[in-house]
Amino acid sequence: MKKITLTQYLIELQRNKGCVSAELRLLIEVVARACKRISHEVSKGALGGVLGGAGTENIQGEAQKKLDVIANEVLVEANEWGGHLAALASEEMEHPHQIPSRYPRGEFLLLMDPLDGSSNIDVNVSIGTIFSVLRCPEGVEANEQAFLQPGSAQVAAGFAVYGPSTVLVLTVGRGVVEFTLDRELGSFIMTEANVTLSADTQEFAINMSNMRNWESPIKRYIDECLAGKTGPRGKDFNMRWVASMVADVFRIMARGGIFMYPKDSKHTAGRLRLMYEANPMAFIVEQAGGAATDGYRRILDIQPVALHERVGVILGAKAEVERVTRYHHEAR
Ligand code: AFP
Repeated sequence: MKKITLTQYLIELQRNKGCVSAELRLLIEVVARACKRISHEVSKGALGGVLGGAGTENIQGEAQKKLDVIANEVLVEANEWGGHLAALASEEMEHPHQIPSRYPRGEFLLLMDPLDGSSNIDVNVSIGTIFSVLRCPEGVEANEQAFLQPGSAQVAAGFAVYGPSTVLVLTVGRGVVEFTLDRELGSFIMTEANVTLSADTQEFAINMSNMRNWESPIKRYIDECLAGKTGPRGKDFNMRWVASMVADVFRIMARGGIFMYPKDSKHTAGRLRLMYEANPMAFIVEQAGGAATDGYRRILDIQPVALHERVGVILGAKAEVERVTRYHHEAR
């Protein structure tokens, strides 16, 4: 099969469909190149002196790993000179990073979780990078307010998984495409031209240790899955939980499933961040034919009120997400 690179894919979108401008193409290529660099750092493991804690905390009050800080620095440095961004926001930075005055300012806002799955870094389990792209509203300062747009306003979203192979999953609103990093060429090569999610599944992903904290609709759904063939679902279910959203979502894109990190009595607003985890993943999942809600509302319809706000997340197989969401409405 002819090898189509990320660059060729983006140039053809720009030329044929016009849904990707030269600036957006540059943005995606710069982020992909930064992911290559992060993948390289991650792969060094204990030999690279990049494991363990950084001795600092992020805005969420969470201890930062060295790789959290490295990944954030790589992405900021890669993106600030290109002239494609008005500003960028990150899980690792309290306020948006303004583009230094020595560089031209562009039309896009980039949001990112530079290293998702930090708790897995030191145990050699897949981690990744998540990013989301918005347009900066005309004539406004690229401050926090400019970022507070619903997920439906995204122009692109993607995530990289640093696993046995490094993959990049991307949407610009024309379906979902998967690329795999060819380390010899240093290029992302298209390995799936049209990722689609089956509506049904027999595999769920949730952190079961939170069971005592769950709200009744989640308990109802999981109990029915656990009841298996003789229960109301009439089939057995399998469970997976990697605790790196990028890895769990990639698996769902590859073989189906439902992913849930609902709000509960411990995570009263949810655990995952709306702007740079839930929104990009929801955009990608919907583009692949799946669905994403917070139990009640479509994730992409949620009007954010704060850059780092959290949200409950139920995403994946459309019929399953609709079932869980229906259970929430019935429980009201
Ligand atoms: P970290 O980046 O702090 O490890 O959090 C990862 C994450 O945001 C998401 O990637 C996982 O799905 C979820 O948290 C795992 O949460 P638990 O550790 O509570 O299972």
